[in-house]
Amino acid sequence: MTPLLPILQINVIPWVSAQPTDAVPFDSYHVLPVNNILYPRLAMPIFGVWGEERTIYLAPQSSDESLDGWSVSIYSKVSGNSYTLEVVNAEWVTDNRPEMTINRYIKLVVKFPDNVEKGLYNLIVERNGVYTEPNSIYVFGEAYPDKIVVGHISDTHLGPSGKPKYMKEDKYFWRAVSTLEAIGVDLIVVTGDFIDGSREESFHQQVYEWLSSLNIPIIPCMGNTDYSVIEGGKYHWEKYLAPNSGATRFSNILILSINSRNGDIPDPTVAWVESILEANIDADIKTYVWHYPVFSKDYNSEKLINKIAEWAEKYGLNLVLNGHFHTDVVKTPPETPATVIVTTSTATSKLYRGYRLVYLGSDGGISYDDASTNLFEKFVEYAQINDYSSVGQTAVYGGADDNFTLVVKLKDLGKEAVVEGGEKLAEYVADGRRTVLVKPSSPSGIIKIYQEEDTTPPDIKVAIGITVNEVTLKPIVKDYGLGVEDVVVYYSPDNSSWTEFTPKVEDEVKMFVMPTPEYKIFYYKVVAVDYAGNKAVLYGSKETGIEVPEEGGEVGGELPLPFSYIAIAVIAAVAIVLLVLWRMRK
Ligand SMILES: [Ca+2]
Repeated sequence: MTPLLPILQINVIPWVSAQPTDAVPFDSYHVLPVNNILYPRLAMPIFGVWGEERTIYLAPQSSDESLDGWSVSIYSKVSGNSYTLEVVNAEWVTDNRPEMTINRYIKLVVKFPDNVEKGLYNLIVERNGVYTEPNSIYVFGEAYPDKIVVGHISDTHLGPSGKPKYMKEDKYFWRAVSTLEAIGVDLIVVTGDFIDGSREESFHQQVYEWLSSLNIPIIPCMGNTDYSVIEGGKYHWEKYLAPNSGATRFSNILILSINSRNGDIPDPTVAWVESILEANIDADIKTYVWHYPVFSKDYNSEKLINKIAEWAEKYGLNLVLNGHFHTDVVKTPPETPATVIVTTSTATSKLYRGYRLVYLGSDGGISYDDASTNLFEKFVEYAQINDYSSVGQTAVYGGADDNFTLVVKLKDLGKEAVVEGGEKLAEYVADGRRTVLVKPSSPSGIIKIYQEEDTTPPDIKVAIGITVNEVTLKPIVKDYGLGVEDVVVYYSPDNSSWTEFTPKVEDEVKMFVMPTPEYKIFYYKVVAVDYAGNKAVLYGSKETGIEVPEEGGEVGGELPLPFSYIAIAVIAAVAIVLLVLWRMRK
């Protein structure tokens, strides 16, 4: 049996005991998180340096309801390195806060060893069971830098692929995070409307996988579209990503990420926020991450606006990061109680799709880029999702400076990566993953990274929808190797004379929608080319339901009823039957 050490800790440097001790760093949970770890989380990580102690919270399975025998380690998916964290203390916590459905859990105080390489780690807590929370620990190394660089993005509106809107929004989220990885920020903050109201658990699971592949810690807050999922009775955010509201403390910085609901904050959350502010009163920079711009009475309750002023006055809250407006706004004291930074969206924007860098100084200074950077000016975008699922990759980039370093994440084939168009700075291999750091050789261009020659043409699938008015064609093109460079679609009335389908292009995303031509059968041909020049062609056809007169003849019969009329007729018939049955019950 491991003897328990006394709880009393005496620390001479203020930030050594930076983790809130009296206040748990999360608001009430309504469901058990997917890995049983309540804190830290994938989207509410812990930050630290060598020798610091941090507290983790775990609701173990019944076979692990013990304070003895716990071991804690961290694992880097880039280097494959693991480090053991000393367990300094273990105790049970009883938590009867309103709405809290997990009333008893274990609190483990752990200490970072003195040899951890700088980077983002998975947390692994083991006893009989193994509990792993991905990307939830960030170690700066021996000491904190003079400035923590925050990449502030907002209103990403992620959604399931398939809908053209989400093809765009997901693409620009990836462009933003890939760019922030290349810039090398310390942390990404997303000020709400992270997920566009999807109540599908599978989509939150998808986002969990995406975030697990990032190389930078991320803290999103819940905006109205995220909260709408809770209004629909689903707590997927808590299950897969983070507590609805949480806090993290490191160096002289406190970050609170708060569920913005519909602009109001309930009393139990106010009490929890105040307990965190009180416990971290010594932090120079106290940051409130919230979706709605806190100076706007149109979107926030009077209570929330008053609380911001009170917290600034009483606890020194001095930085607020907001979104929702899809444009840039900055307001500073005395106009607002704290510095308020609203950053443009990565989704469809009133300004442009962009990101903003905010700098948090070890001297307590807060500075920021005056305007967001346009995602069409300084950016990198990969031809395939950069999450260790592809064996090769093509990067299209612009605005690169000397510090711009691509973090390319390949599925390992056991072969050293070849880089065309850039300089390979480093290469790491760990458990099936190959991470390649690449410095571009010019300010803008294309870089190809591969382990073997790409000789495989793209794979094409097509989803096609035809109404009497419109043809919608969705090519789903995947590539093994360097990724898809271009897709061209043609159509034909006879499968031999082809006309190019002119796509509607919005923010570089092609949508193939056109008025339905008067063809009995709509023939189509999709041509896809990958970045190695391999070409694939797919032919297909679909009946339009339109009767076309034979040459010299007449239209045979009337046009069939459009589907929507048939659907309305069926719904009406069912409604009449239900109404009759309902009347008969009386
Ligand atoms: Ca290929």
